Amino acid sequence: MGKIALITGASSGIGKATAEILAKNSIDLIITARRLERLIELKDELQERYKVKVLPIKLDVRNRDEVIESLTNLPDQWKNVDILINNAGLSKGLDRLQDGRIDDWEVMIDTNIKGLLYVTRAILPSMIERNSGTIVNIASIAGHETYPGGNVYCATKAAVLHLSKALRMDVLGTNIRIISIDPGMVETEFSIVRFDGDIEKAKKVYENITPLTAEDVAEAVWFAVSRPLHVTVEDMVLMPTQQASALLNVKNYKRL
Ligand code: NDP
Ligand code: 8X3
Repeated sequence: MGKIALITGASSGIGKATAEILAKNSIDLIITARRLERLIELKDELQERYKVKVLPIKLDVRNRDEVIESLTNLPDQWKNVDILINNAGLSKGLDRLQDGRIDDWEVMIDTNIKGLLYVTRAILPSMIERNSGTIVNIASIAGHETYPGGNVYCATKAAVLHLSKALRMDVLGTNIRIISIDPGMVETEFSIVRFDGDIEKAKKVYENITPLTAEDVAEAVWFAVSRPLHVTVEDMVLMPTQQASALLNVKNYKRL
């Protein structure tokens, strides 16, 4: 039997590019996100191009009951997930904390932290039973550093880094690998979502700089996942060459 990967947030950006690279490497895929029509398009594309099996599932990772119900009752042929990619995530707004929109905080915390926990809780016990599995958490440079207005988003990604460390301890003694991939600036729909659909504002983020592409990150995911099983890439920070920290890049760099 071939390997099975489950990807959250596969309808766009890093999740979608990761689906493609895994499919190219003959891994069958459970692709999840809220926008089912995009998942169905991706399924058709990947099945046609790479001859893998693809199961699209409409899933909002914030919905605890929905996550547990759909992921603990996967059809028999899909229930042994070998690779879990916890990628679904977002940033909403760039307001100072004192001006912050509390609804945005809830969305980020519910998606980036609680969603990742619900999905992991649903999938990990079966990996432990089989004494085999790989979990990749997509964190961010924002988990290592913060920046003005980054407050809650950065805190959620710091939480993801800590959850990866904690999980490594909790599964110690099994053959389960916990990998964290922490990118800097990647041009995806991330900034469109952060700025509430303001495409012009989002475009400016990636002007006059060469950001990472979703495919760059997917390649890092594949590198980590495809190491021999006794090797865990614990934490990979992947930055655009033109960015030196969360705050500093070629657009705002001035010599002192
Ligand atoms: P995109 O906006 O392009 O993709 C985000 C994905 O997450 C979409 O597929 C979206 O699907 C999914 N998603 C969002 N909310 C939910 C939800 N409640 N339930 C299920 N799926 C959800 O952004 P990226 O590809 O850039 O983001 C992917 C991950 O990478 C995120 O965790 C992000 O924090 C992280 N990251 C991004 C960086 C960047 O600069 N772009 C840098 C570092 C990390 P749908 O809307 O269909 O549900
Ligand atoms: C996304 C990268 O620097 O915009 O996680 O927070 S950043």
